[in-house]
Amino acid sequence: MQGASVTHQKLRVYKGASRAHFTSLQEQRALTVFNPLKIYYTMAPYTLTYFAVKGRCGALKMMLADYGQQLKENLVTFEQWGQGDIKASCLFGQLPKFEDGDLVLYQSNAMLRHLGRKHGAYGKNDCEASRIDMMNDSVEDLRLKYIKMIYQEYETGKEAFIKDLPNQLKPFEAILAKNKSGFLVGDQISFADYNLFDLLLNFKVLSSSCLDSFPALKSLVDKTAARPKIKALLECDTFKKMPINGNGKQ
Ligand code: GTS
Repeated sequence: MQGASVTHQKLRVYKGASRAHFTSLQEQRALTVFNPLKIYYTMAPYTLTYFAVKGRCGALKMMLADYGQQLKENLVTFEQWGQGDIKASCLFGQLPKFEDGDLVLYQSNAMLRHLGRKHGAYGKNDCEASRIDMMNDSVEDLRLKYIKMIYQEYETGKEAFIKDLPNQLKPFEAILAKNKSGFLVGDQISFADYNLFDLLLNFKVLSSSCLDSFPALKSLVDKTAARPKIKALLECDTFKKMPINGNGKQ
């Protein structure tokens, strides 16, 4: 396993026997001002263990970059994976694995939800949160179709996938076009937008003109890619060189 590690500051607040973790600057400021409890600072990075592919972790990396959070990455080679020990140690026998202090998560969408909840990308109320869940589930449905094509039927199914892509994109276009903010839900970016953005980047690699008749989708891609910290991530060599998929197809 290789590792490139940078840490971010984590704030811990202890109140009697109960303990809570706060990491966003907003939360830190609020607590510093309003909370007279004893405060301890420790270094505890977010850690991602995954293969050296963008795969299911592009959106997560973009969210963390956008929120100015650091990520320690443990890259697992396919050879190491083949030995079986790492697989056996994973809750559901698969990567990615994400660690936030003591919290260990598997399932990429659970990770997005966790980060959305922590960093203000999960809507302003319960109804928005539920609608964001619905959007993200639909992004996942489309991602699964993409993954199936890439891993199981690239040679025979790629052209058909591209041909059908407008039908798949149409509902997302309508949703974005209807919402004045240009995001899927409400007036601010949510984890579902980052997830859709990441998938659309893959589609543009598959078929560079696929968004030509989808102005709202194109606008989401352009404005998300232009967010300064996301732009920096997209332009960084390590990220750029990382293959999209584990079998080299894209
Ligand atoms: N639902 C899981 C998630 O969203 O995290 C799927 C995870 C998954 O399919 N992991 C693949 C894996 O571990 C790698 S990748 O498809 O995400 O690149 N494959 C190895 C194995 O032995 O299953």
